Amino acid sequence: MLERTTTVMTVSCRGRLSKMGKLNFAAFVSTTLVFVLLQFRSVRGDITDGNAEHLKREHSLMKPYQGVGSSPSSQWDFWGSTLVTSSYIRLTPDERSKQGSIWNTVPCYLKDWEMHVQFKVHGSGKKNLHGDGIAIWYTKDRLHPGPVFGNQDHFVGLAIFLDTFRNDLHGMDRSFPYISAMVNNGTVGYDHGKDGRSSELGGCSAEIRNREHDTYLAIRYSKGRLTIMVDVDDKNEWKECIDIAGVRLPTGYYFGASAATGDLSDNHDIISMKLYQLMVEHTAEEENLDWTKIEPSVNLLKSPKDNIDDPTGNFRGTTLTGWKVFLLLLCSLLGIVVCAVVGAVVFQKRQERNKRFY
Ligand SMILES: [Ca+2]
Repeated sequence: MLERTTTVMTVSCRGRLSKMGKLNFAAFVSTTLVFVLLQFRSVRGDITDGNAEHLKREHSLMKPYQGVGSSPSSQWDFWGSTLVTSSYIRLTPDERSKQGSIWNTVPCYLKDWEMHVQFKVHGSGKKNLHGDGIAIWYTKDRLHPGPVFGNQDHFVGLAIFLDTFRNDLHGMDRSFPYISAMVNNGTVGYDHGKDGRSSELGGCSAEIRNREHDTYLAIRYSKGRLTIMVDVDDKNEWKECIDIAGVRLPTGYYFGASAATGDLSDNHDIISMKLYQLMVEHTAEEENLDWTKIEPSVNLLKSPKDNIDDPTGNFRGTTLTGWKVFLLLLCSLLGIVVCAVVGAVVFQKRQERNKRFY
C-alpha cells in the first residue's frame, strides 16, 4: 500500500522536474533526493503483500484445515465450543456463555514475522447487544482456558484483542469494536471492566462486525517493533491501527486464537491465520542472543504514545547508526542545496524580467 503511493509520488515529481529546462541541476539533485528518501524509507519496510515464498505452513491455518485435530501429528488443536468446518473455524456460536480456542502445536522460532488473520464476527444481536470478541495470541502457554476472551489471565506474551463489547461506560471517548494490544510477563491482569485500557499499548476502533465482505488483521513483529494493521473496509489495503517500538518478545512461543461470549453473544469465526517469515538482517550481537530467554516487555519512554514514532525498536544503540545517520545528513544537505538552487534561479529570472521592463 505504502509502496504504491511512494511510486506515484516519484513519477509525478520526476515529470514536473524534467520540464524545467534550465533547472537541470535542481532536477538532478531533487531526483537523487527522492531516490535517497525512498531508499531510506525501504529500510523501515512495509507490511508484506503476502509473499507465498515465506509462508510458514507449520504455523498457518488454512482451508480446508487439514492437520487440525487431536492426533499427535496435528499442527493445530482446539478446545471448548470450537467447531471446525471445511470453510471456517467457529470459536463460539452466537449463544451465551461459550468459550473456544485454537492453538498452533508448533512453537515459532522466527525472529521476525507477520501474521495475517482473516476473521468474521457476526450475529443476530443489534447494536451494542453482542459480545465479547476475539483474541489473537503469541504466548508461552497454550490451551489454558480462562476469563480473558476464553484464555488464561496473567498470560506471558502478546495478545491482540478484538473487543466488540464496551464494558467501561466511562470510556466513551472511543467507539467499539475496539482493537488493542497487550504485552505481559505474567504479572499483569487483564481488566475486563475497563476493556483492558490500563494495560494496553495502543489501539483503534474498527467496524469489524456483521460486514458483508472479508475482514483481516495483520500483526507484524520485527526488530522490536509491533505493528497492527486492519483491512475491514473492502478496499484491499491495510490501515494502521498500532505501531509501537521497544517491544521485546522471545522466540519459541505459540500462536493461537480464542473467543468468548457472556450474556451477549456472536459467532466468532477464524477463516485463516497465515504466518509469513520476514527476511530481516540482524547484527552479530543480536544473533548471538538466546532469543528464547527474552522476557516479554515494552520499553516505554513516557507513555505508549511516545514510542509510536520511534523507529529504532528495541536495539536502540545499534539501529540508527552508520550509514542511516549518513543518509539522514545527506538528505538534509541535498534539501538545502535544492532550496538554494531553486531560489537562485528564480531570483535570476526576476532580475532578467525586471531588466526587460525598464
Ligand atoms: Ca469488552
